[in-house]
Amino acid sequence: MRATLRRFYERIDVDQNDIDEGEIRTYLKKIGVGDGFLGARAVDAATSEILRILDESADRRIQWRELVLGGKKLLPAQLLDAEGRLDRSKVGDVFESIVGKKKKNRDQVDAKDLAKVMEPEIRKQADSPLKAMFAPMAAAAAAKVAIDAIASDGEKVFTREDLYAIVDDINREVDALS
Ligand SMILES: [Ca+2]
Ligand SMILES: [Ca+2]
Repeated sequence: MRATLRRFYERIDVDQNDIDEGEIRTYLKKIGVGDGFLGARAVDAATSEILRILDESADRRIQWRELVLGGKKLLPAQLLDAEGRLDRSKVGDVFESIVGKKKKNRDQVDAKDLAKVMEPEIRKQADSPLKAMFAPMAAAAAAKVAIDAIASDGEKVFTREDLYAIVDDINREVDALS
C-alpha cells in the first residue's frame, strides 16, 4: 500500500493523542536513527529538529494540523515551488537528481541515496561550525524519516511513483484543512 501522511502520523502517535516527545523518540529508534556510533545523540538531535520544524504551537507536541502544514519539510526541499508548496511537476527531476550517480537500482531510492542529497542542504543551513560538523548525522536521520514517510508500507526504498503519491497526498491534506 502506498504511503499517506495520515498513516505516517498514526504510526508515530501510538496513543491517538497528538505526537509527543516520547513518541518521537520511540519512533526514531524504531526506524534506526539510534543505531551505531553517536546513536543517542542522533535521536536527541533529530527529536529537537522535528519539534523545531513542525511544532508551530510550541507545546512540544505535534498536532495533526501541524504535520499537514509542515509535512512538506520532511521531503527534499527541491520539491517546493516559489510559494512553498509541493510541486508535482518537479517530482521527475528531483527523483532523477537523487538517483543521478547511482549505477544500479536507478528506479528506487534508499536512505543512503537520500542522505547524500540532503547533506549539502543541511550543511548550508547550519548556523554554527558544530552543527555543520554533524551534518552527515543529521542527513542520515532526516533521510530515514523521509524514506519512512514516502516508501510504501513495509518498504525501505521509494520509487518515482511513491514520490508522486505522497506529494499528491500532502497537497490534498493541505487543501482539506483550508
Ligand atoms: Ca500521542
Ligand atoms: Ca504543537
